[in-house]
Amino acid sequence: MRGAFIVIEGLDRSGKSTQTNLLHERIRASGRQVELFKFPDRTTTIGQMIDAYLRSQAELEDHAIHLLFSANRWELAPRIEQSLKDGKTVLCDRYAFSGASFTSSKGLPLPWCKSPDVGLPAPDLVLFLDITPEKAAERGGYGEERYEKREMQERVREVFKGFQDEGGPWVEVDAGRPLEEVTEVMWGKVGPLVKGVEGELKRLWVD
Ligand code: 2DT
Ligand code: MG
Repeated sequence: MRGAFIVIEGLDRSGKSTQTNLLHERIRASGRQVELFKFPDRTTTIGQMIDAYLRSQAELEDHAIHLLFSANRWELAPRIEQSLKDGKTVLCDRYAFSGASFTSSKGLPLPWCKSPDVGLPAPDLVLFLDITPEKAAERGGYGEERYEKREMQERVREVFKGFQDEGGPWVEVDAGRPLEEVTEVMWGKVGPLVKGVEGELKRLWVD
């Protein structure tokens, strides 16, 4: 048995980070071991470049920033794999699906956007927290960072929804519902996995 690799994806204002933290607490409270990762991880050298870009303190060419987001995942992939090997559940707040969705929404071809992430650890479950731009606006709207604009979010949402048809472990969750209801739906999917899973870790987007 190894730990399960669970990715939480979603739109801005979907409650993704809140829900991920609640899951983290809940798994810990159940006495199981769990590690939390978040992408971009802004603490590394690469992450600091990404952070400056997102806060519009630095300009980077679209392909170049995309490759940095991917490099940020690759630099942490060995730690993810080790945690899984140690039997820990890994929760990951955003992953390569965000990478491909955001960059392709800027007009770069989706296959190119996916290519640098081919071979990364593949999740056993992706929970996609979906919210309409209307609901997001009700929650106080978007923030100040690059990409936090309605037109961009609408395009990103469409690309995200395309991943559902890939036949992977993709579960869409209506994140417009009350927080406690969303938590329960998510726990229904995550709970059965925290004991660990059988079988080798798969690789992302390899046929
Ligand atoms: P947070 O608001 O969750 O910190 O995300 N993004 C994220 C990309 O464009 N490519 C990626 O590979 C990842 C992981 C989504 C900051 C923003 O960065 C975007 C929102
Ligand atoms: Mg954000």
